[in-house]
Amino acid sequence: MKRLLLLFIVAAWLPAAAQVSVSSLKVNHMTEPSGVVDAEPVLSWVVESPDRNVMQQAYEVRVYRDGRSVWRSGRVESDDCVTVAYGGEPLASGTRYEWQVRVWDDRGRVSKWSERSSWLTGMMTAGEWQAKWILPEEQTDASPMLRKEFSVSKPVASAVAYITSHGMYEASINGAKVGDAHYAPGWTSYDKRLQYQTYDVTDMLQKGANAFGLVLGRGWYLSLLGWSSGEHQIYAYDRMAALAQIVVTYRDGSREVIATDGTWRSSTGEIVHSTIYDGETIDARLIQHGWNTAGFDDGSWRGVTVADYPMDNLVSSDSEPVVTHEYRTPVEVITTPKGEKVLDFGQNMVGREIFTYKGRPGQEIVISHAEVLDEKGNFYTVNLRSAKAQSRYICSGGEDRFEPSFTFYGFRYLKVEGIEGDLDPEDFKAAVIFSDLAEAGSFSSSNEQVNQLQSNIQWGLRGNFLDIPTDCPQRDERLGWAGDAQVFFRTATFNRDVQSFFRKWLKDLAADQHADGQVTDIIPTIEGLVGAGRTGWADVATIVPWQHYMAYGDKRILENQYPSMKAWVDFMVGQCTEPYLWNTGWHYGDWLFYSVDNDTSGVSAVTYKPLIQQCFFANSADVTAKAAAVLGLDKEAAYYADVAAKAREAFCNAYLTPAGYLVSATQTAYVLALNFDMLPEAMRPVVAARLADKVREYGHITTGFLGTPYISHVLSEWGYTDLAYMLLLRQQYPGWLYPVTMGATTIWERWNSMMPDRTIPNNGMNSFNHYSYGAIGDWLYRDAVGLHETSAGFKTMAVKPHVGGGFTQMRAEHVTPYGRAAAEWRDAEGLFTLEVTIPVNTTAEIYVPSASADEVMLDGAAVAASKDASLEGYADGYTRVKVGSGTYRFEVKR
Ligand code: RAM
Repeated sequence: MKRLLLLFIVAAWLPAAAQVSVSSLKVNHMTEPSGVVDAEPVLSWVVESPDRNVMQQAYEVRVYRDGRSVWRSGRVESDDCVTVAYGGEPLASGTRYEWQVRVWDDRGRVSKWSERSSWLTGMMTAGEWQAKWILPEEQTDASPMLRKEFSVSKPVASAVAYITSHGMYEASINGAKVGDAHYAPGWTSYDKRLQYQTYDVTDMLQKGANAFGLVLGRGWYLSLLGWSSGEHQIYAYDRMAALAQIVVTYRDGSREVIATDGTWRSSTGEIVHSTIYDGETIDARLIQHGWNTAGFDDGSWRGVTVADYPMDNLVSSDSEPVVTHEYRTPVEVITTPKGEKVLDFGQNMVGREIFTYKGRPGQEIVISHAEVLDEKGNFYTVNLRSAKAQSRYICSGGEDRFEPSFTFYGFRYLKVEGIEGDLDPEDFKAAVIFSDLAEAGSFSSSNEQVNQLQSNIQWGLRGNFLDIPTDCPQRDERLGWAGDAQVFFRTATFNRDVQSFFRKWLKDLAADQHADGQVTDIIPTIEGLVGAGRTGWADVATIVPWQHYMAYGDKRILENQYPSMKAWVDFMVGQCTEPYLWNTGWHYGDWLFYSVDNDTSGVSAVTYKPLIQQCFFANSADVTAKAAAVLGLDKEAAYYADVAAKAREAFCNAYLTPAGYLVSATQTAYVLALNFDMLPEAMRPVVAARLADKVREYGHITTGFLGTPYISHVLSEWGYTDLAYMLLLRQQYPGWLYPVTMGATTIWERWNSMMPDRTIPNNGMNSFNHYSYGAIGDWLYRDAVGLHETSAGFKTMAVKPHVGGGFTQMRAEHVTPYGRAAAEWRDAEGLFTLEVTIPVNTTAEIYVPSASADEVMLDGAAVAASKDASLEGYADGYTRVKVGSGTYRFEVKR
């Protein structure tokens, strides 16, 4: 009996304890980051509970260093679980801090202490570098190898390595690679911000002799970049160089630093040539086996030169490294009509191949990369322009494994030359490489072609989020085009966690911004290659910080970027020739809009550039005002709000007719005017109707880069959901599904990158992996399924589906800062259902499509009767219900 009672008590207690729990601990919004140098890193976590309407009431954080407590927050009454600043004793360099958290919910329940998570600090002060920049005594085209032996005689408590380079590096200790990053130190505005990485290498050291090795490649720092490449040596120094130190802390408390200095040795090995655009040459006969292990005879190696390169531009890297995410295998071996031996991986992707082969000594195998085959089925590389994009492998005679280290390719097909006889697909794999961004969402529906479009959008993201957001990954470009990033940002946030990725890139934006406030066209910029201050491109400086804040809810992004935001708006104000009318400068405009050759009937969708400028100008002033308000800068908020109002007024005076036409009667003009609130209230529906007319008149989309992100959103917002679906589902050029019908596996740069007969217009600018038009992804989540934030960081959100397009089902999931949210609607004969899952500590407005509130059911009863949800009203075809966390399935009988 006693035992039974005990069992009963335990059983009753167990589920109760599990009802609220804490997971997903992050520091600076990353999981267990290394190199954190903030005095007050930001801690965040996710609260979970199977129950409905749960809020966090309070939290308690504990932080430890070597098991000793360095901060106890005590119980803090707060629902913040996203931006909690560390508040303990000052943080030491190169130190691992462990932490955990527990929370109380609004029912007084307390969670268990979370599992411990940790972060590793970087160098907390600048003066800690003992290392000197070193370069090999002699530098050729080949990748330098640098080595140093050191010995460890006492038990080690911890060892932390700090490494950076001019060019790229791969580091190793005792023969094993340090970390799993590729292309470190990443791409930044090197002269102003050169990142170093921090690694915990405690477990890599061994008692006795150790070896520290570094291999360098030209990378972004020293490859020629830009389409007119050859002229663009971009940074101050023209030699590959390294800077590294390992700080070893022994258990007895003593320290030792192994640093790059004049005692290092240098040589070269198998990487005989490597650049970003042209690819890599590896001669396996030149491998120096064991060069990065202790005891290797480096007698034939040379010394190094110590260089006086600057150190004041060094910053700790604070975004995710670039890593291999998966390996793919060929789906087909093809012999083309020209007789080329080609492997098809079935997916246009970015990364590099891994090739294992036993050839003759000296046998050279050349692997070329292409995104598409031409209309005859031959290997097509014209669109790579001057980029050779080739791996050249020279066999040792033994079993060789080749994989480039310092280059990457955009490809679906490999052409292999130098192998006699048939290709064995088993010899080839493809590594898919991009920044280590966690998945943050999914979208799926009853329409398979739209699902393929979503897949293409996600692959466009994978291919172009390689340390910086690039326009394309394959040709002699691969640059951080500002407009493209601006256009795609919100779509990116729905699909991957790009919070730190963009925080980093925006710092480079500010670093490269001209003194007069102009923002460069590409970031990191390349002086002399591009300009600055282009409408829609430069506005990345205001749009992305604001959207970032809305997506992630951490106002530090606004603190960081506010001076840059202001500077850009102030520049535009200063350029106005008439009060608040900005119409000067050269601009890209609505890039790649619908245009027709020999256009005698004027159907090309040309939007007057100053009209576009005025919209982006007003919007930038508007979001800068909002940012100022969030930061508590009320006077500045009022000033920029006034600038925005005056810019809107100037817009209407200059470009709007009394009948609701715009001087450019294009889809893009109407879309921008509506999306950026340029119009007086009464004019909006009139202009929306003009837009609808333009969409019907063409029967297809005509927008370029600047109109595309918003057109569907504006249509569904103004009651033209049918037209938004018409645009989405159109299978002919121009439209999103046209490439899908052509077998595309990524988003194309142009609506017609390939013609229906599979010919490829050789127009000098034609990428098959350009994410910009993938901006429709935002609409799929935000409007079609309808899941979106209504306040910063999804603290409050809404689900407002736009049903149509013949879809019977649609589902979106998104990992918000508070945890996973999901919404799925099903439109079946006689029954419409909407199921939502809302994270703990948030609330949501659910808009259930219905003829009246009476027909909406929840949990088998009228929604009005629910104790978990509150009915808020009915308008415009939706019953509005407010809910807290949990899962709710609404039913509407038809
Ligand atoms: C192209 C780029 C990019 C675009 C610029 C204006 O070269 O690929 O997509 O932003 O031009």
